[in-house]
Amino acid sequence: MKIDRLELRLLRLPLVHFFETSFGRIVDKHFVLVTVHGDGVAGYGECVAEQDPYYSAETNETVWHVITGFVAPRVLGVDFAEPRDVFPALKAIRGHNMAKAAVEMAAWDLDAKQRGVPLSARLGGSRARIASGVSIGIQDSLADLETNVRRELEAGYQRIKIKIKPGWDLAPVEMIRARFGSIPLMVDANAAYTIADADHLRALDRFDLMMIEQPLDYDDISNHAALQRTLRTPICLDESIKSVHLAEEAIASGACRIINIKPGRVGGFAESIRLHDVCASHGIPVWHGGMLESGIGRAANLHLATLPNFSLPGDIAASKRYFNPDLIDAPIEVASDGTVAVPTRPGIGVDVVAERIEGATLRRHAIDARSIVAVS
Ligand code: OSB
Ligand code: MG
Repeated sequence: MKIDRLELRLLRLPLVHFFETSFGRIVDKHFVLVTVHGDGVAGYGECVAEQDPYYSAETNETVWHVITGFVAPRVLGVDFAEPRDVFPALKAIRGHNMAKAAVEMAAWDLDAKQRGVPLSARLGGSRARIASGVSIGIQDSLADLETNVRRELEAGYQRIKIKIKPGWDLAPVEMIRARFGSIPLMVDANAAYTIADADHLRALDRFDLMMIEQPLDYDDISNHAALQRTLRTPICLDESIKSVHLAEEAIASGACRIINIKPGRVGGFAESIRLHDVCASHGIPVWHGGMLESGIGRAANLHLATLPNFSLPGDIAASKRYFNPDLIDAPIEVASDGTVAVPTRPGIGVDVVAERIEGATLRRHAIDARSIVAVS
């Protein structure tokens, strides 16, 4: 597999509904879309970096800088035997996993399309459908939250996750348990608490949550371990798991019992597969996270979630919760049993709508293999 040309676009897509986490509210999604071309075929990689360095240190601007200046020169015109060789070729670049992943995932899509097989087959997965959950942002009122939870349960989703932060935690969970009973429910704090809040977090134990996601800071493995020792609710790490190595440390220290895999956070599909396998070998179940992706990134995620240790419902929901229209046709839909079908056509297996991509484009830049001189 050889990439002849790489195109970057910065896109803006309005969200159907604002999305609020402990670090802020967004009303539209700005992201970088990578397209790689080889042998007349195009592969896509949606970058999960955001406008602000709040979920992670990366932003769309750092991604643009790192891909154009450092990633592109290391992949363009290089003959890779396998897409899993892309991530190691980027070893000299420290960090910037989201930038690396966008290009690496585009390479996987290109490779699968060139071979005429669905991406899931190349990644080693086998499921035809994946179990889907929803992530519901912080709302303006408990009444709004109740309306949202009811709508998603009626749509069939297999678990509800709500975003929490100090001041929006016990009351929303209590309301949901009172109104909806023992539904599969979890919370995601996006690192909004510190170990000083341990007593407060233990008050969540009585609600029988499936897990609490990332209660403490992203670089605070040791306090997650201390918290998990006194918490009945399983801790799931998201932000903290920036590499397979960190996952091994987190598991060894007892900092989590569940891990959320987002390929963008760990540098792409090859690293995600390694992370998936390490978790399986330690009996740690995983689920596929989401970053409010358009249908392009959402489809890619579906393929990864076909691997066997993705045993919990993931944050891969229907397109219409996020964008209307989406960048793909047909949009991704959820069935009434809360499952989503994995595309069966080559690569990510969805049709992008070129005019919609064009209409959402704020900036674009293309780099040709012939323009690359040498990289040391
Ligand atoms: O922490 O999982 C998260 C969205 C943006 C940034 C971080 C997160 C999220 C979500 C949304 O929870 C999941 C989705 O795509 O539906
Ligand atoms: Mg999360």
